Amino acid sequence: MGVNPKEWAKRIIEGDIRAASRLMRDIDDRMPWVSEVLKELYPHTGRAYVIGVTGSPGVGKSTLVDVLIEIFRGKKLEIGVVVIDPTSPFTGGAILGDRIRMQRHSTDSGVFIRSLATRGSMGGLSRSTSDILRVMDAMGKDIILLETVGVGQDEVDVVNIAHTSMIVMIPGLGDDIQAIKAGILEIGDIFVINKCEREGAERMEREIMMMLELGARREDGWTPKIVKTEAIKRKGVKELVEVIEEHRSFQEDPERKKMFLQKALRIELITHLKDQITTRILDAIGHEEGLSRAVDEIISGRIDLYSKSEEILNRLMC
Ligand SMILES: Nc1nc2c(ncn2[C@@H]2O[C@H](COP(=O)(O)OP(=O)(O)OP(=O)(O)O)[C@@H](O)[C@H]2O)c(=O)[nH]1
Ligand SMILES: [Mg+2]
Repeated sequence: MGVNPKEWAKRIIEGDIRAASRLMRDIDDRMPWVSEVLKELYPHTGRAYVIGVTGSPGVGKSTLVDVLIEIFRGKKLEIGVVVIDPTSPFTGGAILGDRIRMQRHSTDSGVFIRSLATRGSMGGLSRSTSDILRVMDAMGKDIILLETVGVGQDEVDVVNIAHTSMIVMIPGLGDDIQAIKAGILEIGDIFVINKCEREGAERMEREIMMMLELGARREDGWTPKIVKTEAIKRKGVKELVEVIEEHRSFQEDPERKKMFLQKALRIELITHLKDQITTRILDAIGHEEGLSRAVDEIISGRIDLYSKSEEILNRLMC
């Protein structure tokens, strides 16, 4: 595409929504021109505060995000929202399905909402996500809310991008407690019990509290907080914002800030390298066709998997 990366970056920094949308779409498609613009944007980033909102499907993440947008807009903050959607395609400007909950904000120029599909078999979700967050950062968004479903590996990576990570749960879903056992204790800065009007909210709160007490002390010294909300009635969300702000002040300590950045950049750099290497390998062997040929060779017994993988890598290194 015949764009001047400097010009394009300038438009984005000035808040041009169309320029940003176009770049974001091409980030998802891994178009080559994208990295040139990202390089230009990089010096203009590092200011936005990213809040991760993670939880099982239907727990009320989008409803919470919608109310959070309202409260943050009341504080005159510019907001970005990234919804990582396991099903729908990258929607550009459109807000589909459950994002309808945030639709009332779509006419507000201070709110920029994008949904990012987890399509693509070679992973890379985390990379697209951090690139897209960076574009919103360069646009001048003060707060970026990042909604992701579940607590799979991709989401754990996403949690490393967020300055504050909220895990949203609801009473009555036994598997959420299992998920806590499976390791989200370490990654949640704030545990939100949404739909708290339901039976079992207090018990759930006690259970989480107990697990937090039993668990190892967090490396960074933060004591995770539990907040009960009823997002649909806006209940508890103001208190949630206060806790988010408390965690933010905690994170703003220069030493902690440095630690966070080191960890986040380390993960991002490795992800980026892996992604580039994968792309190069796939280019070198001829993508799907080449992959099928290599697999056929292994199946036919002409070569074993290990030698084939070495052979491909060696070819790449030459
Ligand atoms: N009873 C009750 N329902 C709620 C509450 N918060 C959200 N809901 C409802 O729960 C349903 C799911 O809400 P969403 O906000 O779409 O949940 P989500 O976690 O974003 O869902 P996915 O994005 O599909 O994973 C909707 O029907 C909401 O109206 C609440 O506090 N109480
Ligand atoms: Mg949602």
